[in-house]
Amino acid sequence: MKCRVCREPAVIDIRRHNANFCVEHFLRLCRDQVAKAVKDHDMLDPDDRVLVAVSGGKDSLAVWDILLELGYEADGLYIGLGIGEYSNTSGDFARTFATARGVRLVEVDLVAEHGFDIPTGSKAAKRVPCSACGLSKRHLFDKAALDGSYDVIVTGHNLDDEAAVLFGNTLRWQTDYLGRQLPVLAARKGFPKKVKPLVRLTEREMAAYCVLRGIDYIVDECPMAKGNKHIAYKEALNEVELGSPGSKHDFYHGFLARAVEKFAGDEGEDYVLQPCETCGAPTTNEVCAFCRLVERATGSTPGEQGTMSRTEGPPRARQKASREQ
Ligand code: Q46
Ligand code: ZN
Ligand code: ZN
Repeated sequence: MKCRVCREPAVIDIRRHNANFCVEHFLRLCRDQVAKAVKDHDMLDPDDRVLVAVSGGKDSLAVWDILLELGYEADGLYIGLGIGEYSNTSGDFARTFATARGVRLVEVDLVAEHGFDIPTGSKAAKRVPCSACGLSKRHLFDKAALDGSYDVIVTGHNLDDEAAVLFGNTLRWQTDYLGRQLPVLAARKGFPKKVKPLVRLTEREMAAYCVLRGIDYIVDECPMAKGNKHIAYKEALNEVELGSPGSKHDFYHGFLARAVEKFAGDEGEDYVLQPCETCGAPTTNEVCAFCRLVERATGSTPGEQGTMSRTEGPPRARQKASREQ
């Protein structure tokens, strides 16, 4: 097995490129694929202040590393979700990476700052863990980016993630989600710009990237992920990819090139956002979904944990389906 570029011994085969690569040329390929995604989709300007949402897993640490290698000014953001040993370990990997490179890691701790963790909070709020977790992360990413005056939030979603989400949205023809499934979400009032520079790279490539760059990351899946439909979608797409390399890339990038704009009117841009009366974040309701979650998870309004417990009452009437990004 020889490297396609230099003919030296290769360390990885990438079937969708029908090629093998040595360490040096594989790492270069990863950087080139990120640079191409950034350029094609107008993700970042060279002087942007970038905040990378870091979970301690391979994808987010790899994208942070690649952006630093490409010369971006990129800080990390780690959110402690309070998911037992998983959170403790993943936080340590994020901190170790930041310390080794002398870069800044912003940390937000859900328990210390908002009075609940994902396992107990989601139960109290009667939401599945990934739903409570996803909405908390989105809210806290937005807040951290705006508080820190960052230009853009980067997430580590890779090609497998995006193809699996696309598969799920297509299976149910969720045309509003399809209209919004872009690798770049532009900034809007109260929402920072969000980008996904790993959309041309797979999970397997990101694991290999971390190993070859000596980046330690949490290998275990989040214990709350069980039953998450995306795992089954990924497995289904992996089966297809096995027999037909490049299918995932064609599915997702073909969608971006030829289909997403057909759903552009379906993403519901006609809703009106107003400031959350508790925290000021933009929302379609009086109180944003995160503040409602905090209230249900802790029995108190945000900022009051442990002091003025509110009497439990029926949830506030929702004016419209929640539309926070
Ligand atoms: S951390 Fe949170 Fe994920 Fe765990 S609870 Fe679900 S969403 S699986 S990326
Ligand atoms: Zn080579
Ligand atoms: Zn709020």
